[in-house]
Amino acid sequence: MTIEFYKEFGDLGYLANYSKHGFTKNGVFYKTVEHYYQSEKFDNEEIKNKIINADTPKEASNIGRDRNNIRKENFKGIKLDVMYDGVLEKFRQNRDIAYKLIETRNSEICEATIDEYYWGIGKDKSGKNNIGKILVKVREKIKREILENIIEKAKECEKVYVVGHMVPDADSVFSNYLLSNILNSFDIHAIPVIIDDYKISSSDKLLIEDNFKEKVVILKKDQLTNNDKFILVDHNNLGGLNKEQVIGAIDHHVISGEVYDTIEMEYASTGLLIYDLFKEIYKFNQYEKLLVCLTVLADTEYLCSTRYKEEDRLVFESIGLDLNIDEFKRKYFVTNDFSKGIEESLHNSYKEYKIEGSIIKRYMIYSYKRDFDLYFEEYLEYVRNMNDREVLLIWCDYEMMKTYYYYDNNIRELDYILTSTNLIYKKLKEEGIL
Ligand SMILES: [Mn+2]
Repeated sequence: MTIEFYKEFGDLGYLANYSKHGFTKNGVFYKTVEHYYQSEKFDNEEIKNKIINADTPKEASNIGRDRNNIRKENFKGIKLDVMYDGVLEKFRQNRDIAYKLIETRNSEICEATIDEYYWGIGKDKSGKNNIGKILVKVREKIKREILENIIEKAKECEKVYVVGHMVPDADSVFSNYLLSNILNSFDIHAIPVIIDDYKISSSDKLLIEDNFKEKVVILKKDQLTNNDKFILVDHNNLGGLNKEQVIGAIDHHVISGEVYDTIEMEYASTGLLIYDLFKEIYKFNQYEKLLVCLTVLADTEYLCSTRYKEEDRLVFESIGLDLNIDEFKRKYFVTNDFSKGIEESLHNSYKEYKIEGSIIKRYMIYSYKRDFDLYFEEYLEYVRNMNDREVLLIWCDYEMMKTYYYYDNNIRELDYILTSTNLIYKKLKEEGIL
């Protein structure tokens, strides 16, 4: 995928050098990357200060481009490095946009200017696009730095617990284990755990029992102290833990802003994201590779969900396991057991999300058409009677390949399977419901 941005406005405006994201470098505050870049052209303090104090990036640019001002002799030779340093500091010192940049995953980034062939792609798209290339480089660097932060902090701990979300599914349980193994290989004492009031998701229960050979450590919540440190996987909401206890998070949902050092990208599963992040520096064995693949299967309803995107397929196939997906699906894909009653069904699928300051309490039901016809109205009524504006019910019918979602008295229907709360959140926003 390619992201094209133009100027400092709109959703992608944060990528532009004119965007108002200031930073400090060598004791000087620069209002924008443009201020920094233009001022670095000169040794003359007076001109430098004029640029730094310019009110707008445009003004800074005008002074910097004025050929009457004499530039550093070697500037041409270092200008790419200067630009890189400025863009890197901008994202380093503005964490909200660093998260946004990481969210672009592996997309190419282009500055779609029509008259700039060195920094942008130019009118006929033949330009060098150096700004786009720098942004991609900065994205990789920032991602690495966040991971290094988490690893450094973990190294300082006597031990660190790796924990998934409150209704642990295959992705949570397997990712806990995978990340712990990786951390252990860096001489960190990491222990994958489940907290005792968590209840394993019934939909993945058999898949976990059959394929996961490890003993799960159960941690008693009332015995935890503030000295116990955690890394979250498959969720980045604190969920009752103190901020000081959580040193980082790796998640495939959406940034909640609660944990400072978070790597978050829309991936098919957390397991796949962990694989992609560490595959260059950690050698996954066959069993670990199988677990990665199973997180993908479980979180995409055996590759049926639109959450499984082309980018995911490429990573998934690069793992190189020859799995009989249909057989896994036949064995482990279960729709809701409606005989257990509404309360249990809903509880089993419960997950809480914090997205852009909103809380989403999500329930998820999988069914075939027969059960949809029998139970949908009843469940809808039940959820409606909770009288809770934050409740989101997602219902997938795997026979008709339809998704229904209910939020704040609105019901919508999709002609495909969509299970990602993040993507449904985006739809609710587009529809003006949120
Ligand atoms: Mn997951």
